Amino acid sequence: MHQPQHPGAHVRGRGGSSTGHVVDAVIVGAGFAGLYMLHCLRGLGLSARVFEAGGGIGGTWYWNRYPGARCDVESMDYSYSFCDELQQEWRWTERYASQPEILRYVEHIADRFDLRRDIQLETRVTAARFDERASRWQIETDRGDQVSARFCIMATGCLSSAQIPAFPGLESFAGTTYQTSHWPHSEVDFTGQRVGVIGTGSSAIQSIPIIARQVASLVVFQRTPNFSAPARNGALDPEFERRVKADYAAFRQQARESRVGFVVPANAESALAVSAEVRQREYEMRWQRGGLGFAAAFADLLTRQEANDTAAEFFRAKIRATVRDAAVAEALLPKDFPLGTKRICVDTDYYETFNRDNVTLVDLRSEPLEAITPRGVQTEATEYELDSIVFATGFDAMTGALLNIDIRGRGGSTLGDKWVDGPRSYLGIAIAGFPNLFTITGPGSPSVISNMMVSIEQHVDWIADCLSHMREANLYTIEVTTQAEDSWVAHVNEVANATLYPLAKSWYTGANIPGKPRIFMPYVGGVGAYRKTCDEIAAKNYEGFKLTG
Ligand code: N01
Repeated sequence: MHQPQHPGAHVRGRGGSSTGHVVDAVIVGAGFAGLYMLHCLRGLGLSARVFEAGGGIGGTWYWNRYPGARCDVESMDYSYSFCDELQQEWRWTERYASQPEILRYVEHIADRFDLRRDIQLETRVTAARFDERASRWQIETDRGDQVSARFCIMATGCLSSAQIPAFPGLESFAGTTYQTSHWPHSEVDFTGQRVGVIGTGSSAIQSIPIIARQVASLVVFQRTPNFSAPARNGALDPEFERRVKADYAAFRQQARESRVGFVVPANAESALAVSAEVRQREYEMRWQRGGLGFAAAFADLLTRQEANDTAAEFFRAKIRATVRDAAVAEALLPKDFPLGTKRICVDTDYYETFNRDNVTLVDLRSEPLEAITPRGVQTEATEYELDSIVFATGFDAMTGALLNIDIRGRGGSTLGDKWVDGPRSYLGIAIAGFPNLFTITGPGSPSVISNMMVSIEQHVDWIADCLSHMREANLYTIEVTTQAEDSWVAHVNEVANATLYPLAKSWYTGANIPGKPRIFMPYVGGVGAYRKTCDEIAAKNYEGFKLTG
């Protein structure tokens, strides 16, 4: 590997003629993935430049500042494990950390590890082109930067390309519009207002109870009801914190070997092998415990429809028992997809909110949304007059942020062309035809199915080990073979098709974006098993990759 060069140095790339800023690696994105990648590259003595579109670091946690934004993975799990001093010293205040607290953590990391000096904010990478002659990536930004890098590492996040559907009349609305994923940095005061929220995914489900307490009236526009479990958030139990910190290494190890990147009590039995009473007890125990982990109540909830139906029915009974108006309760019942095949939402008082006098649920299935008007939202049935509209309408997930960049690999071929029928990748880390380019938590890896922190650290460590190996073996490029990529894609599909996941029209499959190819994108084979596969591939001299000197 070449000696690290100063990020600002003007030198020639290997065998090429490109001049400009030269670094060993460009990292795109300064969220948890980009920050840890930078830290690891520094550890290897490599120079790196991080470009971040936001005005601050933190990725998801920088952008998603909507009321009630907090993580659905518990704080003791949703944190970096790479530094024991850090994990011992940092004190989370709640069972689930709020967005402001996570952002404080991110800022602390940047200062503690002196990361800021290599991060350029408010800079969007617009193009990354592989120069075959020089075997280097040429990266361009919307601020006019031109950087030559040996490695291009995409830390662009899975849910970073926000979408507002093209509602007719969108621009005509006379009131104020908000987007959960681009929330203003100053306080939004809805006091006395008539507010509408469009969407009922995780973001909406977290924000609706809080917005409802502020407003004169709230109208929730729901197209598809979701399954949501109570968070049962509260102050972090000091005894739990003490126990975890007493052996944090073991706690982390269990998470790494688990199915989803954090440990929940898993039941090896079939839901259909036990009595209705036993099932009820198991479900009730998990409901009372709160949070994610419901899908682990029985071994076959995600593989057998009849088993899943028992859990789904448990949720529906809870909704009926909570929501006083029977018609509203009925409209809130999720029936379109098996429980857990879209990420289960985690809420505080979501269903209870529909018992408030100032909250109205509009079921867009029975009265489709026709247009946004100057005064509000027009459905087939009526016009809802509003002062503000909150769009909680989701993301062009997993591929959106990558495809927004003009990425060109060998022969100038674009990633957009390559992925025209859906993403193809080896391990969700590397793409055939795109040498020395890595995607952290890319499509084809557990990513969004897991605790993102565990998956991010695993990918970053794997990439750092790979670069270290390349240096030791005096290798210059790494590129996955098409054959290895094909067989991984087939494996990802095979594993998904053995589950109920593909039955949901979810953002996991691209179904939320009109025209997006339908392909199940994350890898559902389990975080522990996936890690083992990645490690074995590395141990077999990077099987499936072609490495050249
Ligand atoms: O987005 P979503 P999100 N007309 O795509 C609706 C993570 N996350 O931001 O289901 C009307 O889930 C859409 O309806 P439908 C988490 O992984 C985590 O809420 O397509 N409605 C849906 O109701 C999560 O899964 C946390 O029929 C339209 C909503 O908008 C992921 O982010 C918190 C519409 C979009 O829901 C995404 O969550 C927040 C249209 N044309 C997010 N188009 C935590 O850690 C879309 N919708 C807790």
